[in-house]
Amino acid sequence: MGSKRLKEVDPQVAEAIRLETERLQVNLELIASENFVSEAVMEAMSCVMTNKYAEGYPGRRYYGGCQFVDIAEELAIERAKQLFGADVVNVQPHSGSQANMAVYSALLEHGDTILGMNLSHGGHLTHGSPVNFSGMYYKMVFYGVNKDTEVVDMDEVMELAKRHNPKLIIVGASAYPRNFDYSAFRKVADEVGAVVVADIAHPAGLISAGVHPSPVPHSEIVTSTTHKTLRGPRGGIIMCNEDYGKIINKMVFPGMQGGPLMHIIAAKAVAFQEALTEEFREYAAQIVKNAKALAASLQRNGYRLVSGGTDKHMMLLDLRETKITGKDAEEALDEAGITVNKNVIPFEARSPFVTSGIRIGTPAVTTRGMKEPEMETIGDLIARVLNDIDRDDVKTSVGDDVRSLTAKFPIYQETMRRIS
Ligand code: DSN
Repeated sequence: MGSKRLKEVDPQVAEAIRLETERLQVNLELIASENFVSEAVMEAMSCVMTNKYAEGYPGRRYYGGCQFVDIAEELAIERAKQLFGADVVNVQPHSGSQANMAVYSALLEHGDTILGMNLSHGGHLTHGSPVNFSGMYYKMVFYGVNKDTEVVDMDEVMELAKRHNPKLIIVGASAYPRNFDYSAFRKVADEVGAVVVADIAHPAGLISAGVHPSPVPHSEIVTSTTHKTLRGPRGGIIMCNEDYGKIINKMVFPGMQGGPLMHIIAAKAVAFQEALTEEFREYAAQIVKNAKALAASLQRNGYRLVSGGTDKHMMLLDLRETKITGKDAEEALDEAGITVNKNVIPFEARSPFVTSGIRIGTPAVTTRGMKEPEMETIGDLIARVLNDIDRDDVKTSVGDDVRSLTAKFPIYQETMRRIS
């Protein structure tokens, strides 16, 4: 077996990794679904548990030699239960999409009706996009935001539920800057006999820290990713009450997946341990304070935010009044070292490849220690680029300011030393 370092075995991949590490250091990462995991989480992700087949669950595996990976999985489960107050936790889904697929498959027959959030109002691909399994296999009905308030209209949700009798209501979004009223969704579901599945992929870290309302008391099932505000490795998780534990576990394995990724499960355990600390609770609260400060800065600069602001870690900038497209804004900001993604806004007129909005989030910049004063500066930097989107000198000058700012908040220094 070779014991050579990566840069000796594969200098091209090693260099790509070094460049990516440098990009994270010098750029401002404002993609709402991204974050920076700790060195400890990365250590677990790259550990020998990647070698292990462990089909089954702790204590009930189809392979020998699972006694140590069992420890990691049991720790991940127990910590997730503690974090979210859930009865049953499955930490094996490889991703949020697989988590949702397992839940739908466990609860529904093909052709059954799901009520989910309209994609163009912030919903997720797995909440019914026609090009996704959810839209292909199930009959989707969508709720959305009110045109005036740009907030989910619970009267509309109730009316749709009564009209279409969904078996499952999915509550969650990828680009909705406001909190969901989980208890109101519970009432709607009870009225029509539906199951509530909350997809908390985006706010999971905020929920675990108590700075965002929890859907756990109001939902039969909760799905999430582990790598967004929760700041763990890329992956999924499902939580549910005792009534659903058996069918969910059975659908994840053997229903949907084979061998679990034990190194990732070990890293999930580490991330959950970090999320149980007071330091993480302060971090999560700071994410929201930062989002509010950044929103205020953008508004002071004359930009409009969908729904007028944010309750959580992200906001949607509505560019319709500026004539700039989301695509142009994403590209121009990228040239200045500011990373965001173009995003459709409610009642969008442009295609998803062009869009009239950009989505901006604060989890990653908060991880590197930035606070409200830096958010005010970032709002100004974004506005400088967008106000003069065709001027290369402005992008260059903003790029210099971005590098000066990020240099004061170093990340991954240990990783950089190791791989350079
Ligand atoms: N693609 C993710 C996001 O950016 O929100 C959701 O899965």
